[in-house]
Amino acid sequence: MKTALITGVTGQDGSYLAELLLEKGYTVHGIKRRSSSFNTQRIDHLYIDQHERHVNFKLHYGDLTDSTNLIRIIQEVQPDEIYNLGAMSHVKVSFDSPEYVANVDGIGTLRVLEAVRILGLEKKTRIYQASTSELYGGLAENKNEKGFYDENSPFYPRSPYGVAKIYGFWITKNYREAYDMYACNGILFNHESPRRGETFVTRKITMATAAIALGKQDCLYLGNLDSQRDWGHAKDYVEAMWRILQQDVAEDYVIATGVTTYIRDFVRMSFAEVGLTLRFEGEAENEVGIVDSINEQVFTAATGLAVHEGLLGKTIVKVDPAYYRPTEVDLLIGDPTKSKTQLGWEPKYDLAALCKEMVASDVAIFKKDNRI
Ligand code: NDP
Ligand code: GDR
Repeated sequence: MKTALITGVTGQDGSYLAELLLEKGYTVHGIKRRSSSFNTQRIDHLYIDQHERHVNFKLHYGDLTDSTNLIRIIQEVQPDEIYNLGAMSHVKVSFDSPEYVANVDGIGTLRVLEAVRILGLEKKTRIYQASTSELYGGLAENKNEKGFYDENSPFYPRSPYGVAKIYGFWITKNYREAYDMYACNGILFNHESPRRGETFVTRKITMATAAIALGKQDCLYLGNLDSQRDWGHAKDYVEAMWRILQQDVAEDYVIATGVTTYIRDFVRMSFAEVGLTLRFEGEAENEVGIVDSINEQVFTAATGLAVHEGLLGKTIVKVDPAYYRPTEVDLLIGDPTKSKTQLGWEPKYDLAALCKEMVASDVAIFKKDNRI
């Protein structure tokens, strides 16, 4: 049976990928960062104390900024497949710590590739690099004739995160060409889930939907409501990662749904899950979302509560320019034709199903934890 090593195993994608590979019979090793508080909530259900019985899921302390650590772990694990998912993955935060992002997301990728080469594992170990639709930067003129970004569309990153990831993309491709390594980029468009980090926009919205419906929060403050994203479900996307490493020839693939949605419309979808219809008024930083009508039956079914007083007509969404980015990616939409035809990849979730799952999960979390 195969052995896989996942960097970023404690993240959204790392947790779903670890589940998928364990289901397939892999032995899975993951690299987690030392942290002063627990950072393994997403994978705790997979962990078995190795003193109790043989385990096929093992964690190693490490960091993508530490070459010697990576070399030692890879030497110990001798992986058939490495999934390099570790990254400082927040685009807005990358403007605050650009050098760190370059080190982790850019040079970190080089460190993984070099470790494999130094250890002479080029012919054994296949490498997946978590590349991103942020490479395209959303420039309208760079779309293909069908109006999508595909594997041949030019890159124009718009953030320190995107610039660091473009290094990761090219160094992966270069090592494939220079050393004949099986190293591939998955150019993944946005993908979300109930395990999505709480400061990414979809999760921020579904958490606020739950909190506002349960009377624990007054208002949701967001940045740019006019950007558009091609959102899929992380579970579908980790399946694509695995498929990318199972091909005869190493290539790069776009993974996307081919459908794009305004942030504002995702806000509408999310609140509709708890029976609230929103009306948006005003423009730019003065735009607000007001509760226009309430479906009491849906509200009660979703929350287990009666509608609280004052909700109808209340302003529950406001724009706060603090969330604007110095340079924004306005629109992303990917062309998954190559991954569908060559990988046989087909997403099981659409955005409606994804949104439903996320809101239901956040309502359950808020009710259970009684958290604010
Ligand atoms: P998350 O932010 O949820 O997870 C990132 C992971 O990287 C976490 O495990 C984190 O550890 C780890 N990490 C951060 N810094 C370091 C470091 N210095 N050394 C080692 N590990 C580190 O991201 P996702 O799961 O959403 O994304 C996975 C990958 O895919 C990332 O590389 C991301 O940039 C990329 N990507 C994501 C897309 C998306 O829409 N989700 C789309 C396209 C690409 P900790 O838990 O300790 O913070
Ligand atoms: P993104 O995801 O930048 O596309 O990167 P994010 O959810 O952070 O933003 C999507 C869009 O929503 C707008 N937005 C807000 N975003 C956040 N986080 N918070 C807000 O309050 C808010 N209001 C509006 C943003 O301006 C943006 O246009 C994600 C990450 O997972 C990357 O790691 C990955 O590479 C890309 O997706 C593909």
